[in-house]
Amino acid sequence: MIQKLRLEEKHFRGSRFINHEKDLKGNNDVLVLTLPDAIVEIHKQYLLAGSDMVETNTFSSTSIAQADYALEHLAYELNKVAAEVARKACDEVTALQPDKPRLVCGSMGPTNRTASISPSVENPSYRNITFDQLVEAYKEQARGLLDGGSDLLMVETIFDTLNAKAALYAIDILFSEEGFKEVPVLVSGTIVDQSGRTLSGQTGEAFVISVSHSNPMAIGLNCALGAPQMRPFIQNISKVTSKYVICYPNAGLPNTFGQYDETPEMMASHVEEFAAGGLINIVGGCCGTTPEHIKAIAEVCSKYAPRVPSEDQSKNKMLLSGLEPLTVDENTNFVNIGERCNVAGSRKFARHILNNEYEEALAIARAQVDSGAQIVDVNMDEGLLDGVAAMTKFLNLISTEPDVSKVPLMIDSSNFEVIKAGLKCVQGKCIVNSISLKEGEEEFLKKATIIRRFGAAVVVMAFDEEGQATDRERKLEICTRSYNLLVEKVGFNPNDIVFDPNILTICTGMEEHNHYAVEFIEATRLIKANLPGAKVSGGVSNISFSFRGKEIIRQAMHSVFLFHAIKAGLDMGIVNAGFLTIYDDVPKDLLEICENAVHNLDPNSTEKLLEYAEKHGSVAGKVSNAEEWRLQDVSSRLSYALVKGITKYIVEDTEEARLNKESYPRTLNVIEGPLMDGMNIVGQLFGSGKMFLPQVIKSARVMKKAVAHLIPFMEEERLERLKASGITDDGDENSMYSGTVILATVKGDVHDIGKNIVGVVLGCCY
Ligand code: THG
Repeated sequence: MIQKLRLEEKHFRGSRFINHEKDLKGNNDVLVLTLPDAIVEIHKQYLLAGSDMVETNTFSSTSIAQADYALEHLAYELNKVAAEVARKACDEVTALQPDKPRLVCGSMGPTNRTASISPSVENPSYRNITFDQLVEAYKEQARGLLDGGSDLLMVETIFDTLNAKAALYAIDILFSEEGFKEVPVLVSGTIVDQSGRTLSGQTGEAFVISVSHSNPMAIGLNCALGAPQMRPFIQNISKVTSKYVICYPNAGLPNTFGQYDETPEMMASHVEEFAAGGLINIVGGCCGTTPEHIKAIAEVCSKYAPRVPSEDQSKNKMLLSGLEPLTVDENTNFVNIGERCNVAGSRKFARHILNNEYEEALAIARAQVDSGAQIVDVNMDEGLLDGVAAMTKFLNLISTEPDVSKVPLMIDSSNFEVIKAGLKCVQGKCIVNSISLKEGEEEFLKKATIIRRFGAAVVVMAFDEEGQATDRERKLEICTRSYNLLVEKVGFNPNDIVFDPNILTICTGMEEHNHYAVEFIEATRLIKANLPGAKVSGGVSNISFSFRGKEIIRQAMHSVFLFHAIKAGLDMGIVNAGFLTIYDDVPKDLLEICENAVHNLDPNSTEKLLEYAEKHGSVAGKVSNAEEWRLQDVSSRLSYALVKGITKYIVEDTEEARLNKESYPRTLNVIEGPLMDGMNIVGQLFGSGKMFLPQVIKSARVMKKAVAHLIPFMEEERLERLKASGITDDGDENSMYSGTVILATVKGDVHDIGKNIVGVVLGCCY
């Protein structure tokens, strides 16, 4: 509408900026100062066309965006006056029709900088804007908008969720600390292409999870696409949010001249489908939508009832996000948190960080996710390091690596300044590790309030003013006290609280340490029974610190400990992803010693474990009979390779099976027979908690390799059959074979082990 006025430089400057150092043409926001009546008029045209609310002309009125025009010092004034201008238009139109109040919606755009993406190709951890700078700029903008009389605030056209989180953080501070009267907040992202992701790479669901802590009145999408292209994404957001859904698309996609030429009728008919489908609560128009478009939209949409919001997922689930969502609830299998990006937990990682080899350090994060870590723990607590700088640099680097940043992060530090630095780098919803009552309630509440404002979940250690809890009663007592404080005083969602009742080292030679594992397991059971919604986690590798270097022993201990802790309710654990042994694979004699050690049933466990280590060597994987399985028949070998995740012989074994036409007349029979038998064992082990996701992923890789070897032969057989039968097209039987495999896998036992394996199997078949 402003473009239609065909304004010149002199109109933008008005009398006030006649000598301004920079050209102002194109700075539409300055018009509220230099041509306010024109803006009032535009607002009124939309309101008279049927709008309930209009946005202030402040999309770029932050000091950050206005710096392009050297008007950053006017940010507050621009926002205040723009809100007053919109207020005037709204009040005039409301006076004409008092039963339909018109509302001023304070627009807060994304700025022209992005906190999650590096503008420099050479330096991916570089940023040209920080979270703190964004918070300051957004505070100033929101103050102006509220002082000018906005009825709502809208954080809009979000292409980087971290920018939006800074805006929401700023708004929260104004409401909770600066005495501003609370107004509803609307949050609207923008999805730029058919990938369904924001520019900074988040899926719609991950985006919703990342902003939901601000308790917005509505969440939705605007700009970038026209209504038809937006439909699947709006549908997705509508499905996952319990908030109202807002949607204001462009008037179609721009033509080659950058103009929007979807007519009001066309756009209204597209939007009508959203309303008819019950997908939206608030609708409007972004680029290219004139008052005529709004009129047509208002008319068609008035026929339909607004959407009924979906059920609130966060009531009974922990919702986390990286670029992708992660949900944790009672039905989720154990969640692996990768422990290796920890300067105190991995010599290799520490060396890379201390030598400033961040790319190599990043490779450690990638390797963990590849081997099944669903969350990555990052810890930079080391005397020689500037923790704030190291955390910032590493997390900034992670954000540029989708293979890692697809998962949520766990920010691990005993220094709260380092935790805050980490929170300022992450667009997803992460977990803070950790806080405790160690320094009293006041400190605890202060930190928890900040964490909540950032929208993160939190690990709480069973530690208080008296020290670290070692027995189950004290663990429960401290966790209960922490739970009540977090829920009642800070307003934490119980599902966002993760208790860590301290996994302490057993078999240290001190008798009083030997009950630590049992106490943890029993405390887990008590926490799960008494503190509804709360999750339980722990640092699993701690348990075996006294067997450092003796990997067989450590892995066996972890496997036995996890088996029982998970049964008691352990939801997640910090582990060396990819190095977990299958419970059933622990040699029987070692298993018995570990069972006794974990349950504190034998005072001589420590000696027995040491003896075992001595006798069997300390390196993982028994060398002597490691290749014994090669002597078995081919179907046993295939099963073995699948369960253990060994790819080394899979092609030759698969080929051997394929050539055995007596047992497997058709190539497909190899998949349906021995390969699926192996996958079924994987399914059963996974379902009963004896195998973990990282191992299942290894199995899936083996399966994929085997299937890939067979596909060309299946295709060949298909063509032969076609030739023999004289049929020219069988509707691509092979894709049906894949379907059959998937169906077979989804049936029976494997079905019960949840969506993870189904996803894995889907991945391996295609
Ligand atoms: N609770 C919570 N957070 C935690 C812990 C916890 N964070 C840190 C730690 N404990 C969990 N992480 C690790 C990481 C590595 C190891 C143990 C725990 C480990 N590392 C080998 C070692 O020290 O022997 C390193 C060997 C190597 O250099 O490769 O065992 O309990 N909330």
